[in-house]
Amino acid sequence: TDASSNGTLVPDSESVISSIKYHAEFTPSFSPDKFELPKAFYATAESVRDKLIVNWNATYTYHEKMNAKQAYYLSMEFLQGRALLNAIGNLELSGAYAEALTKLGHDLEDVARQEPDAALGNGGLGRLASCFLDSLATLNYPAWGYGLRYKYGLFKQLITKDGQEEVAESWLEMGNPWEIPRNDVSYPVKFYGEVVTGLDGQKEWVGGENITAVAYDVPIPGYKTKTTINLRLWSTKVAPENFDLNAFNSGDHPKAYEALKRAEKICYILYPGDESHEGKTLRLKQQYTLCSASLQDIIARFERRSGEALDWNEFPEKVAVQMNDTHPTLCIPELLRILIDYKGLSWKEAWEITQKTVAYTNHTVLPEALEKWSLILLQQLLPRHVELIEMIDKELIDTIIAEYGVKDLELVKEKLKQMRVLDNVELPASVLEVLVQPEEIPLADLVKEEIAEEGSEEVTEATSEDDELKVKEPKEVKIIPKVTFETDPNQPKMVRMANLCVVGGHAVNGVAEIHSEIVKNEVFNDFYKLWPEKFQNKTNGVTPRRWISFCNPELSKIITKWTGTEDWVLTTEKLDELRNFADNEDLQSEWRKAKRINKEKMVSFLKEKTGYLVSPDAMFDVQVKRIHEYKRQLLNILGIVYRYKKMKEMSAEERKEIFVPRVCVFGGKAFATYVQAKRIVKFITDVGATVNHDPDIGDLLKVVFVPDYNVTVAEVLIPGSDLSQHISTAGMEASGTSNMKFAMNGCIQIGTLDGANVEIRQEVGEENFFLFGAEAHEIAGLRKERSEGKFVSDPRFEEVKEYVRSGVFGPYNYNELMGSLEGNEGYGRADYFLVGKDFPAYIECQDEVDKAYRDQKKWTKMSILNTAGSHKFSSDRTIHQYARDIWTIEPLVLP
Ligand code: DL6
Repeated sequence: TDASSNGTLVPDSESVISSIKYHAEFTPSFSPDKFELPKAFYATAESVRDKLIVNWNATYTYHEKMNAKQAYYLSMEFLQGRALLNAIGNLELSGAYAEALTKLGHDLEDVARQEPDAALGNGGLGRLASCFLDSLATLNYPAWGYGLRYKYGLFKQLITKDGQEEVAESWLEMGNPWEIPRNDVSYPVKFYGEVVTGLDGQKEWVGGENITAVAYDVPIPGYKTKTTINLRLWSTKVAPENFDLNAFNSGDHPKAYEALKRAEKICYILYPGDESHEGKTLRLKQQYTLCSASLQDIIARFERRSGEALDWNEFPEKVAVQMNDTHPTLCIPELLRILIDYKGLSWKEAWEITQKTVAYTNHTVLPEALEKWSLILLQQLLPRHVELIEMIDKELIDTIIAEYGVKDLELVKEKLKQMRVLDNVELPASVLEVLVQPEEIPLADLVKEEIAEEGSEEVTEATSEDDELKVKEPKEVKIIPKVTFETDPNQPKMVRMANLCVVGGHAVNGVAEIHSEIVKNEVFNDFYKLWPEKFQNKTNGVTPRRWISFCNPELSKIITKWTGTEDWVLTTEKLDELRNFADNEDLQSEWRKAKRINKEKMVSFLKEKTGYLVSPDAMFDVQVKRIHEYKRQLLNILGIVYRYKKMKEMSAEERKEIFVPRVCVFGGKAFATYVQAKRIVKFITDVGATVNHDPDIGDLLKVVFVPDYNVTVAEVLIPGSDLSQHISTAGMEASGTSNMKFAMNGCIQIGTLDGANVEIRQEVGEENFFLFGAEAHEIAGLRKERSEGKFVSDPRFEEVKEYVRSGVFGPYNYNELMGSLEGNEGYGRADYFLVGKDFPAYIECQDEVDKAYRDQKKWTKMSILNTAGSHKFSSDRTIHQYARDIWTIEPLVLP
């Protein structure tokens, strides 16, 4: 044994061997006599878990004793990826484990490859949550993550001749060695039922369906620290009293199982399709399970830690709850419910505590992604919560009226329409009374108005006898209020979760500077005007442990050598020192060698996954992310098609002279019901099938779609890339986080001024970033121009669409796809994402990329400067900012 940097004793390979052997012998799932894969993985993981548990217990005990304020990150998604190399890397045990496994006849990397990729998330939002956990532990913050333990994570993507196919991803099949089932930690969660009011006015939510949420704890180790925090994932099972034993005994097994299945179904699958009523109900049940179980747990901990000194006003001094997007919004009414109905607090007290405790991160400006729930569905499922949401809505209405007065009723009406939590729901009667009162008009004037309206001669004063008669005996006059607050009976009544988050939380943040500006000035502008102090920016970040140190050991060695220390893994500012050597030939040559090794790894990987053999001499040009129209994979592939067409029009010599050989790699999943995104996948694979087999083209151009993009795939592709594409329509990508990972790994970006690209470009230097495209402030005008038929398409764009339609890429009908890029209004979406507008600038920018790549010295310098300038994008920086500005928590270093 030896001493690690955090002072704990580090086991040598012999003690690691005995621990692995112990688990190999006592792991019941495998045959006892052989030590083969995948058994070697499970035994190794369990031996690592032992070490994690020691630190995890120590951390828990210390936090319990210190009773400091703790942050809780509630997220429906955690995209953890594989844990083994990360855990031993953070524990500084990689050497000992590699040696031990070699002695046991295995290679650490082969063993690590046995681990399923834990994909309890869709993309950036979930991966961000996982990076945050790593930083929280590393920086010794008292903090936990809360999520759901889905049986099936994000689907496995198969690429067939028809495009994408989805298969359930059963990551728990062989058991999860990292989790600790906590049968001692469970809470009841209720759905449906009704609210009854007791004689004392106390509300009680009774009846309904009861399930049990059980905790599964996943220890999250920090890097070079003993601190090991907890990710608590909830699984659901039937509450024992709901299992129908009588039905079972009388032979009605389906009936007996009903409740059981209903309960277990909640945690079956990440993001069930929510087009159907069933799907919506399930998704809402998931969200509520997360919120209810987590809050009961947080409150129980608060009560236990407070002991005799329990004071509910202290709650926000001890607890910070961060809602990762609107998915955990139900935290707000749930905390209110527990405080009011169970702890006996008044509405006012509970509301104040809730607002001080909860904060909200917005991750999207896409209107279709801002969650709204049907009020009726919510009322059925969570009747007590709806009462509380109505009270919040009423509070907000009062605030708006207090702020804007009742003089300018049109203004108030507009504000209420935009800001209310309840949408298309009548105003409470008491509010209507205040708002719709007409001005007092003397009766005589009213009669005169009537006469004037009837078209008789204009009467200004009641002088004639006739008129006096009318004044004395007025016809019935209908008093019409100045403003009406109609609701539309044909539209559903909805609850706007984002508005609820803004009202219920004390802080609202966007995830990159430009995004936070859009949040303030567009998405929540009315709220921003009301409460400017709530709004903040917290530019995202990624953990440099997983995303440089562990996934790119080749580059890491070089960084350590040239910065003179390993400290950059914790203090990424040190990366900046690489700037001093960006022109140094030795560094440049080492840098290129490292890239070459990573590219060779990528070549074997691509061969294994797609069958295509590509040349590592080519430029590796990569776009990996969810497939979405706003991310514009279509712009990329049409640029490739244009390049291919030009190549075909040239002689072999010409094309070699003009074009740099490229391997264009795509990866990403399309949401299962997103038809247009799936067409894009199909199109990319069809282009690949044609181009890759074209003997005229050879290694000059290859197009590869990597199936089943996930964290593990990213760990291979990012270090091996030369160029990465972040080309969303400006203003639409909240931040992006893979852009940060690529920059850290010395990949140069081609991108628009969107999300975190803007800050990356600032940090790495304008000359080290290929910028093109319309800017966010121009987008609305450009869309308007299109709808008015004023947009003039570039002939090169027309040419490329025509080429696609000519059938070069096979018999599939691309009319729908190309059609979406055309027209003004009505047909498709009239190029809503402005692919046609940005196309000329994009292909010209790609020519610049070719030119720069030909000059390898220049390119390497750009690459070094990207890594050097990426230091801001460590999630350690982001977490420090959340801790300071939103959660007000302090690091707590274990003694
Ligand atoms: O903040 C993490 C990540 C951003 O980097 C991406 O730009 C953004 O698209 C993503 N947002 C979502 C929103 N999902 N919903 N709802 O995933 O968040």
